[in-house]
Amino acid sequence: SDVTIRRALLSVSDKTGVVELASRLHKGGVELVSTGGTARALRDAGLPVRDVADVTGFPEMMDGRVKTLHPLIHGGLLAVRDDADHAASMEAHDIGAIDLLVCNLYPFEETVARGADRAEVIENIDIGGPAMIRSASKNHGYVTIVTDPADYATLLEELAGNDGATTEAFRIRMAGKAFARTASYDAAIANWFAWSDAFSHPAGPEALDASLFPPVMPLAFRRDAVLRYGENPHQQAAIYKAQAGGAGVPQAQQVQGKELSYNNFNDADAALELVAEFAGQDPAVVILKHANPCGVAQAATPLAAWREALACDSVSAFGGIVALNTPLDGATAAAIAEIFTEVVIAPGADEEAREIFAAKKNLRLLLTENLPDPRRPGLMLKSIAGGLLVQSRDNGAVTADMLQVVTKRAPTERELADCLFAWTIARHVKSNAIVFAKDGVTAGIGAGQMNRRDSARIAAIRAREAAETEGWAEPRTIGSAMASEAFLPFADGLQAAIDAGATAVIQPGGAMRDDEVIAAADEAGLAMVFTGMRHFRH
Ligand code: 93A
Repeated sequence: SDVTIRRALLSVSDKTGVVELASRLHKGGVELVSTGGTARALRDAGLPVRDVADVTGFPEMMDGRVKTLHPLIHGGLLAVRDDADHAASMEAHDIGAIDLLVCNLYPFEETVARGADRAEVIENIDIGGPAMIRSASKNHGYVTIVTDPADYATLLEELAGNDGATTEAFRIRMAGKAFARTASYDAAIANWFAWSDAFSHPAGPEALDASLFPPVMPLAFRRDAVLRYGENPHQQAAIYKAQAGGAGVPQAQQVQGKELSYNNFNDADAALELVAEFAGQDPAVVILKHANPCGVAQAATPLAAWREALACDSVSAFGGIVALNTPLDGATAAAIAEIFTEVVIAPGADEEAREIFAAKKNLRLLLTENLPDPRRPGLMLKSIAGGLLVQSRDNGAVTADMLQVVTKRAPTERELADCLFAWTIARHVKSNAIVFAKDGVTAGIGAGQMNRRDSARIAAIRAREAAETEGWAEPRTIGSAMASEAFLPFADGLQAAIDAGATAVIQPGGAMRDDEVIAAADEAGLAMVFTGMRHFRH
């Protein structure tokens, strides 16, 4: 049933809109009670306000750690108004009912995000606020709770439409939101403890690996939007955003185009993660479909990189996701706009590029402030029936000095560069992954097959078809480097490289039959290097 608001307790760290809200409440005849800083803000605006300390008869103490933790406050929030026993207790102890609680919490997440020291982070763990929020929310039969300044206007509308009262439906909705807030707040705290514990461990990185995983998995993500549907139209979906920082697709600014779908988020993420490998290097373009790249190129200009990436597999590029490591210019935008593209994501776009895309109403343009750091730590989560598989991100990196030449012939400088380029891409291709590359351009990509030889064959077929489409004299696999994201178990995988005309191979090595594979490479005059690290991706 409806509950008239007679007395409100306001205690907010984020003071946005609180004066405006309080003055409207005051005009509606609501008595205002408040904690130190909030009371000051209201008083400065000329509003009459009673201090919590006056209500409790206790001063706010211990640096504010104890201010609202008092039976006169929690009694006023928790009492069941029409329970005779509760009413008697209110009477006996002079507990005044609190009908409305407006509360938001010490900025814990923001304090962590700006890199504050441990003592300051700890001081920003709010105790009294969540306690009050939980009291008010539990007692939503009688008490209204508002935790988000964005809801002040909704509250005022609710009061205006109900003669200064709130409906039960409104109180239930706000209580649910409030519990979601305290839950995510505690999750952020638990996450911080898990991480700070890991990093402060005296035994260093090895210990860190073990303590990465908290006994209970807290998720510090906030729902950003409910999506139209999931991977398929009969599935429901939503996007959650990391609460503290992050530089990914959820943080990117959508400049134009249709709403991002579930698959768009997934693919744009894969494209961005791949192009981020080339941060600070020559312009690179990734074209991606169904979470696998279908063309990647690095060139002197973004336009040239786009053309090369497209030529690799122009059939698959239709309806693709495009990611760039440099801001988008007009010429590149015009070329991209020539084919149907779902999403373009880049660290910026100039006026001309924006104008060109503006004519393509459906094309989603996302601008990122920063590219995500491919080597950042973090956790990867995958749900399985009845559980959750959790692992640290695949942030391992192979550098040129880690490579071991295993063939008689060492790769030339050019072959080595092609090997590393192909290797960088292969880790972003679903296993089994085979990538042929030459001169900073993918020549053919084979993804997601159940055996490596088939992935290699598919990559070679793509390369041959590209040659036909583009009118090249021969496929670009001739004289290319081939990367395999995990070891080649048999010589047949290597034979596929030879058949396609590759002259260099990069792979982790470590197979039972490495000797056979190396012998086959030597016989064909190929150069092969082992990375010692594999990059399964499923
Ligand atoms: O330090 S607390 O955990 N102890 C409390 O008793 C308490 N009561 C309210 N933090 C407490 N609060 C928080 O103070 C509220 O959640 C709010 O964020 C903040 C408002 O303080 P002020 O009005 O002094 O700015």
